[in-house]
Amino acid sequence: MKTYRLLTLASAISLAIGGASAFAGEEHKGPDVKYEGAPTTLDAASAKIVTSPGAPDLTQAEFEKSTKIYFERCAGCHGVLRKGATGKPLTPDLTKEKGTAYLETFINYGSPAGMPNWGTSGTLSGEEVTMMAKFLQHEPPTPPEFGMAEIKNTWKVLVQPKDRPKKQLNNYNLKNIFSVTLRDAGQVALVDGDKKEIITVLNTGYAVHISRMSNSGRYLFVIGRDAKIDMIDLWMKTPAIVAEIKIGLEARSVETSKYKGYEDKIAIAGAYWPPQFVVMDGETLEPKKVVSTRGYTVDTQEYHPEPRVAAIIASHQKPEFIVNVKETGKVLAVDYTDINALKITTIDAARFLHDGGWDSTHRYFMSAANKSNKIAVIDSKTDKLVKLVEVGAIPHPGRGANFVDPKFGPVWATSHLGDNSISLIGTDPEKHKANAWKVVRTIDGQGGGSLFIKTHPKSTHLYVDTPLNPDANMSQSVAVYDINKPEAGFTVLPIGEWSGIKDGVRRVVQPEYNQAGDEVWLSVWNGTEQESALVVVDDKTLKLKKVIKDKRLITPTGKFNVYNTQHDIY
Ligand code: DHE
Repeated sequence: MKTYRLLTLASAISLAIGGASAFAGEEHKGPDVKYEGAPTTLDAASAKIVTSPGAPDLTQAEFEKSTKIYFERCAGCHGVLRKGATGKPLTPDLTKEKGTAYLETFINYGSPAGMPNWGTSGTLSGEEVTMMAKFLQHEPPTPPEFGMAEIKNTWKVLVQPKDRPKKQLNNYNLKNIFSVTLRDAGQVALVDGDKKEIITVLNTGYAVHISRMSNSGRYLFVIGRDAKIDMIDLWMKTPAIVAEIKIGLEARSVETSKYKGYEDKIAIAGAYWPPQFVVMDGETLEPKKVVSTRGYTVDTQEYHPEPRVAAIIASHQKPEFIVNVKETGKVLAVDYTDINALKITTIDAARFLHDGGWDSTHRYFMSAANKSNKIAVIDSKTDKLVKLVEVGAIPHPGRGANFVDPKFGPVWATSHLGDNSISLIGTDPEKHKANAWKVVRTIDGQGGGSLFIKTHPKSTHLYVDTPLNPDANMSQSVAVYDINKPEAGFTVLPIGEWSGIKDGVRRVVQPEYNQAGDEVWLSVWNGTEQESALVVVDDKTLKLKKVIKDKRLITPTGKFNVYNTQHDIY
């Protein structure tokens, strides 16, 4: 079998763990991969600055500039409070001992462990490198908290539930609408999946991240990196935003209740800063409860001041939300039956939890602990950890892919950022007990730098993207496997080329099926000023079906088919 080049990009690693700027680390790789990232929305000017005795002098202006650079470039890996995540801890007790010259060298040249070469790449000037080396020897500036009063101040119900349509007022096939993230525009495009035309483009949060559907399929929730949630009513003549709120200063995840009897009733969103989640009314987004995730790490049991909330998923087994807490490595099962007496079961998993999805039965949550190279299997019926399964380097499944392996039975699969492997984990403890919660098969992918993997119950294919692979042939294409012959290798679809776009890095990202499961949509993600596109593949023939181009499609990344997202089909 051919050996494929492995991904060693620092940037990819920084992205996996939650960089402030997803592509910040790539800026030192040369103009061909230079991307405008998504800097944090944390405001350096409002951070509380404390100068530390014994640390090298900095002026107030230098302090403010360093804080800004730190939030934008470094916080994603080292944490806002510098307690460390993928990057090493950088608290003054450690940095003062190392001294300015040592820190300068690191910032300048980077390290093989993944630290980008901020100086020699030209991203930071010589003076900035020295300034940062001094800054790191002071106490970390703390961004402000964002409690109920601040959250409530941002809450707006634009259309009250009583004034909303009583039935669907448009003729769109709602089940086949795609909500497309227009990342750098801070918008989502709602695309008619049948006609393959944009219905409307809505302004949402900054560097908008994901979309999730209410259980009924009526309300669409979108969250920006600035922690702003927009709730869109698909029943309106032209779907529009009916409520909005900011649940913190920086965030990535939103979800709504799906358990029987609670459909569409409750919403939840998780913040990176402050580290907290907020439970809201599912119809109006009225904030009901803020819960901090600060606490002790699962392994060494040391206090962590900044455990960010990563993926959240609504349980189908109980009236619960399942919440990944990244830095402490704990999964919280939050019972929402009584919001004034929240019952939270804390399930020990592993650091650093990021994304994940259900197995095909919607009972087991497969959660990627990416820096530990493990998938934590959580039983949502018993609220217990079933197993920590060792996989490849930095698993990054999105929500993963469920299918039936011809030899091993039902499996859930993840691809990886850090190597070219695809791990298939057995998920059927009833009929395939011997294979359950084990990697039953590892198949070779095109390369590392994968972010998302996808299949559909009606398809016989498995799609694996590689948008962060340094090789353009890989980052601009998608690998497709026949799930009935997983070891037969893959077919490469040159999606970037098919888009007809000539310029730009044309990163091909996040395969997403239509409702019928016979088309796969991929984003061709270019720079803000460049043309981007959505490419639709006929899943039976693996031939190009349609290229959707529109000047409003600025930096399309995630795409969320209403029906598949609503029913957790992947
Ligand atoms: Fe994501 C999901 C965090 C960068 C596209 N991303 C998620 C989730 C988290 C997360 C916690 C799971 C949400 C859930 O299921 O509730 N993402 C982060 C980061 O911290 C990180 C690494 C850096 C950052 O600055 O935000 C990051 N993500 C990116 C990107 O650069 C991507 C590729 C393009 C973009 O739009 O910003 C990107 N992330 C996505 C997508 C999903 C996602 C498309 C949803 C996948 C799905 O199928 O559910």
